[in-house]
Amino acid sequence: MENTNAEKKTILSGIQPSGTLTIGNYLGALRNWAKIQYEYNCYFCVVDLHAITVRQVPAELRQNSLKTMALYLAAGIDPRENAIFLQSHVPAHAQLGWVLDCFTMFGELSRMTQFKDKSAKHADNINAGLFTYPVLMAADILLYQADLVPVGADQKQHIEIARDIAIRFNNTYSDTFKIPEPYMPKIGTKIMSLTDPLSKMSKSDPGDGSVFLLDSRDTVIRKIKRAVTDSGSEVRFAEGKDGINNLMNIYAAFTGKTYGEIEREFEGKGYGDFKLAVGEVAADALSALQDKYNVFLADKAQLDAVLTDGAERASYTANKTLRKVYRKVGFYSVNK
Ligand code: ATP
Ligand code: LTN
Repeated sequence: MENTNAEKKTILSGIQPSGTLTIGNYLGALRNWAKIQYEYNCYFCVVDLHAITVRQVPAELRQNSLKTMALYLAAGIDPRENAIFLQSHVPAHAQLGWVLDCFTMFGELSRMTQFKDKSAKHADNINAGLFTYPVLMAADILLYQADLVPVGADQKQHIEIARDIAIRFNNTYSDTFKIPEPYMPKIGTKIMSLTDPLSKMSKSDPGDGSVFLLDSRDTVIRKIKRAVTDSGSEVRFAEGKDGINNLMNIYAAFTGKTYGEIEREFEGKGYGDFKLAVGEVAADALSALQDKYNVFLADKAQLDAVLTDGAERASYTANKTLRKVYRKVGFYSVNK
C-alpha cells in the first residue's frame, strides 16, 4: 500500500548542469531516484548555483539546465509526484547557504576531497564558491528536512559535513534540522573513467573517459571498446584489474547480473567479446532514454510548467525552514 504524504520520508538530491550527464550520474544517482520516487516525498533539483563554481559559458549553462531537466523526466522522474526544480529559482538555498557559512569551519572545508581535486583541475580559478560548495549543498539538503540523500559514493564526505553543520546548529539553538543520511546503490555507486580507471567518471571531463547519456550508439561502443584494461584476458573481478572491474560494475548495473554470473558468461572468451557486450547493453539502455529525452526537450512549454510548479512546491517547504532559522539566529522580523 502507498504511504500517505505525511508518513513518507523526505528525499532531496541534485545534479550540476555542468555538461551532459554521464552513465556515472545515471547509475550512481538518477536511476535510483526513479526507483524510489513513489516511496518518498522527493525534491529533485538541478543545482545551477553549484555549477558556476567552475566557469561556465552562459548560453551553455542555460541549455544544460534544460537538458538536465529533460533527462530527469526521461529517466522516469514523475513531476506530478515530485518537485523538480532549478536551484536558482528558490532563493532560500543561497539565503540559508550564507547563514550556514557562519556555522562551518575553515578547517573542515579544507579537508574536502572534491575541493582538493577541483582546485587542482582549475588552478587558475580557485574561487571562494568552490571552497564553500559543501555549505550550499548542506543548505540544499537541510532546507527540506531531508531524511535521505541518494548520491554516488563520491558525495559521502559532503553529506557528513552537512550532518556536522546541522548538529552544530541544532546544539547552538534547539532542534531545527533533521540529520540526513546518505543513500547509495550497491552497484554503480562509483563508475570510473574509461581512460583512467583510478579516477571517477565525470561529466566535465572532455575526452573518451566518460560515456555521456546523449552519446550515439557507435560512440558508446567505440569508447567502451577502447577502455583501458590490463594485459590479461580473463574476465574476473580482482584486485589490480581496475579497468575490468569498472566494466564489470557497469555491466552488472545495466543487466542486474552478479559478478559471478558475468564471470561464467565470459569464461573462455577474451576482453574483446566482453567489451562489446558492455558497449551493447549500455547503448541499448541509452537509446531508450534518448528517445524519451528528445520528446521532453522539444516541449519547452511543458518543461517550463514543470519548473514553475516545482519551484513553487520547493519554495513552500524551503521558506518554512528558512523562517525558522532566521528566527533562531535572531533576525528581526516586522509583525504583519
Ligand atoms: P562534474 O564533472 O561537473 O563535477 P559530476 O559528473 O561529478 O560533475 P555531479 O553533478 O557532481 O556530477 O554529481 C551528480 C550525482 O551523480 C551525484 O549524486 C554523484 O554522486 C553522482 N555521480 C557523479 N559521478 C559519478 C560516478 N562516476 N559514479 C557514480 N555516481 C556518480
Ligand atoms: N555536490 C553534488 C551535487 C549536489 C547535491 C546537492 C547532491 C549539490 N547539492 C544536494 C545531493 C544533494 C555533486 O557534486 N555531485
